[in-house]
Amino acid sequence: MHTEERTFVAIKPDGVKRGCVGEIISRFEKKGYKLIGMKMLQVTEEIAAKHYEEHINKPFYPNLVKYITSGPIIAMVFQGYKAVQGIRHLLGATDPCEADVGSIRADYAQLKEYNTIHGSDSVESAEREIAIYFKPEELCTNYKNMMELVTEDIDEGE
Ligand code: D4T
Repeated sequence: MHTEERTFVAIKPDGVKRGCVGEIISRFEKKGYKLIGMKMLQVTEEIAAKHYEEHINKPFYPNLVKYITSGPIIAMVFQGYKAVQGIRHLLGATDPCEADVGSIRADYAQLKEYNTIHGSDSVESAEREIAIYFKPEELCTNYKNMMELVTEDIDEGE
């Protein structure tokens, strides 16, 4: 049987300031991913250090923190089949110049340093990142959507 994954997505401060929130969320909803958690928050340097701990010693880290703390973000959790890979594909490559035409970063961003949106790169990263931004009780896990109704009887490989 197919099982759903959860993934963490954040619209970064430039996306919020430019009024792109609704348009970006609609792309994930159109694909059928379930929005199971959402909040607007100001990322602190402490939260940024947890989120981007793998980059702390990279030369671009100071600028990354300045950017992600420069205004509120929209933090979200989406759930769906192959949601981690599927949402990374909708986001496009880290560098918007290399992102597939029609992807969010290709459409909304110009530079990798200011690439408008974040999405987890693995199921393990997703669970780690979700725990940074959400308490378990802040996620709504008990509703069905259309995709679940149409796929619940399909076995993988059929
Ligand atoms: P995020 O984590 O923001 O979704 O981006 P990616 O998963 O696509 O890319 P990443 O972890 O390699 O980089 C995190 C973050 O750092 C910025 N960045 C990255 C940068 O400013 N300069 C760089 O050279 C790289 C590689 C962009 C995203």
